[in-house]
Amino acid sequence: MNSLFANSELAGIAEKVEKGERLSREDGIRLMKSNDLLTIGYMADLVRKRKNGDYAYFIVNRHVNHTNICENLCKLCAFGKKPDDPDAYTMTIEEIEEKARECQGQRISEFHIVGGLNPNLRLEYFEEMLRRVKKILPNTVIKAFTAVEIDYFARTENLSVEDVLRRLQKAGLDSLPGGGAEIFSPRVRKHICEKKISGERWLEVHETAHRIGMRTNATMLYGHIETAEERIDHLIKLRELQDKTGGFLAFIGLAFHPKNTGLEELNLSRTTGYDDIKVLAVARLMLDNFDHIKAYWIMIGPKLAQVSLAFGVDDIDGTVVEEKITHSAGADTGQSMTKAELVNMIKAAGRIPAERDTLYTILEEGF
Ligand code: V47
Repeated sequence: MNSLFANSELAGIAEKVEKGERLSREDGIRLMKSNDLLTIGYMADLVRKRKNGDYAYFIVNRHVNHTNICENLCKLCAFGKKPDDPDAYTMTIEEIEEKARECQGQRISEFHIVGGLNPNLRLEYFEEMLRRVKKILPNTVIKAFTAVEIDYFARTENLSVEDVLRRLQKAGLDSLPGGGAEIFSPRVRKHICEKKISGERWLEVHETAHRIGMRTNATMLYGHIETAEERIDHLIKLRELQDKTGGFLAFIGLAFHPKNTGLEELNLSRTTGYDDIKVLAVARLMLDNFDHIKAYWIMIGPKLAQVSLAFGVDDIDGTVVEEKITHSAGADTGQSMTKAELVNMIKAAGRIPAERDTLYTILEEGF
């Protein structure tokens, strides 16, 4: 590796990265505990460039959160509400259709739908929702329902995960988003999302989706009570499933926002820029079998998302339009970005802006 790093505590890791060797759990922990952000970034950028050249991706998408009523009410989440809460809501299919219709004038690639675990909604509601959105936006990918929701549908309908996914697929579901993974460690889950499905179950749902031909995303929620070891174990579990199925498209780091959550009493501060960048760069290095690492600008802000393009990231997500989950928890970012703003950010980072679809096919480049 570059002689600049000969005396770095990370020299051994740098040598492996240069040779394209897989990093071990111990390497990952060393990286996650290191503050040598420039060396980590240099290595992550090398891997990023090998995989994606000079392209940096974005997508024209729209998020919709159809209900905030949730049976789990995880401590980490400020979005979920009890049914009798004055702020509880459930959208009608017609209201969701209206959101889809608003996108008809644009070339929108992805419609992203996620919500709470609402006991009043049956599988037929979701099938109808998918059919109607698909009718309005026939050329748009529908990426909807986290593994947590899919498991909930299976349990409430007494069906297998595969049967639920096949029914939803038939109605128009193309892909699953990466939410709900949080941190797989049972110790952490017990504190931050006690009622949520286990990490194993989350992985099982994604494995099933991959088996029936759906591509999905993976996330990690960091910046609460997790340790460096727990972060790396989470990434390794994702890497193992990717070795098996190859079905993950991208990894997204999700920065924890504590405001209005059940974890507020811990007086956690918001994640720091240093940690946000480190998580993305270390993910780039550990997830050697993932093609894409995405910075979600909603959570870390557009400026840091742009800087992360020099630290292993090749995708800054999209236009979004409306975002409720992070904004309920105190996010101070906007909720939407224009295509021109995304292109500008990428160009100013010296990379080629590439508008992509869900499968990372380039629809337009350069600009
Ligand atoms: O599932 C919940 C997390 C996720 C908080 O797949 C919180 O392309 C921070 O998964 N602070 C939703 N995070 C977001 C998500 C996502 C976003 C963008 C793209 C994709 C994709 C997926 O946000 C939830 C949960 O893991 N979350 N509460 C909070 N207080």
